Amino acid sequence: MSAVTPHPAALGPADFKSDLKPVWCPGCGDFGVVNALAKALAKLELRPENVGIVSGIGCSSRIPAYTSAYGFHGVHGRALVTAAGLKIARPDLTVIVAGGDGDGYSIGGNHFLHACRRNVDMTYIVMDNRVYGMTKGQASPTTEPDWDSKLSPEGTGLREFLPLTIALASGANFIARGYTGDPNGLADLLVEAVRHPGFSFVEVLSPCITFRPEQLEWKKLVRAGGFKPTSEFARAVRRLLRDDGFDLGVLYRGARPAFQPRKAPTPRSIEDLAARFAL
Ligand SMILES: Cc1ncc(C[n+]2csc(CCOP(=O)(O)OP(=O)(O)O)c2C)c(N)n1
Ligand code: SF4
Repeated sequence: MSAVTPHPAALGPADFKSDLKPVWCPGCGDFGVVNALAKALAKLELRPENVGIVSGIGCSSRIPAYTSAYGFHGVHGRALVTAAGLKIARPDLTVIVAGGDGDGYSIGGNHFLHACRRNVDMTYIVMDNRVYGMTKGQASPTTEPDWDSKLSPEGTGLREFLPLTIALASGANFIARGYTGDPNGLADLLVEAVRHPGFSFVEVLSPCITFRPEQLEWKKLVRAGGFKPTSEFARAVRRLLRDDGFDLGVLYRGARPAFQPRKAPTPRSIEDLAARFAL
């Protein structure tokens, strides 16, 4: 009699959490993101060993350690390229990238543009608190120009970076905005993002309770379902022209085919390999 492979039992959100207790400040928005991510992975009926979560550096970038999936806590601003390499080498894995606005839009800004353009099949979650939390409250690219703080008295005066607009212009194939105070809504967005082929970008409003306690007011400002999903690029552009940063939901679902690495035939000998590099 041939062996029967037992159908693996369905996993719940708790199975996607690790035993580590997050060191985030009590009330940090990032707790909601790890909860939503665990719910999403369970809804997707994945298993921890089939998921790779890559991050940069920052409070938000600690997230892989709080999940039971494979994790890579890498270098500041360089998570996307690591994740792209992982997905290309292991296309069977579901690859998630996570980090903060400083990590992704400042030091990692160039990589963000090219990840959108390259369209490798993975999901990028940015926990945007409009500040550098880990390094104690410097202004980030998404900080409001008039945010008055000890480190930027009277504000930086610099206009904000517009993540969704930049992602759309650069070629991201799925663009959404979520809020950590709505873990169920966020989990649903993450499920859609992971299922959508190509590069999916989910910007998450995630308050930094310590350096930006005023962000607790976001719960009164966000509008669930404020975005109506479209597959029309021009319509998405027009929608962003009247974006105040608090509409939630899927903005754009593109149809670009995901990046496929070209497969070179395996070299038959060392001479064959050398010949390919000959000028
Ligand atoms: C190459 C390099 N430059 C600077 C730093 C210092 N650094 C660590 S985290 C961080 C910013 C984190 O901000 P963000 O990505 O917004 O995450 P948050 O802590 O707010 O979640 C910086 C500048 C570093 N670790 N490496
Ligand atoms: S400093 Fe801000 S971002 Fe970092 S853990 Fe505390 S509340 Fe969260």
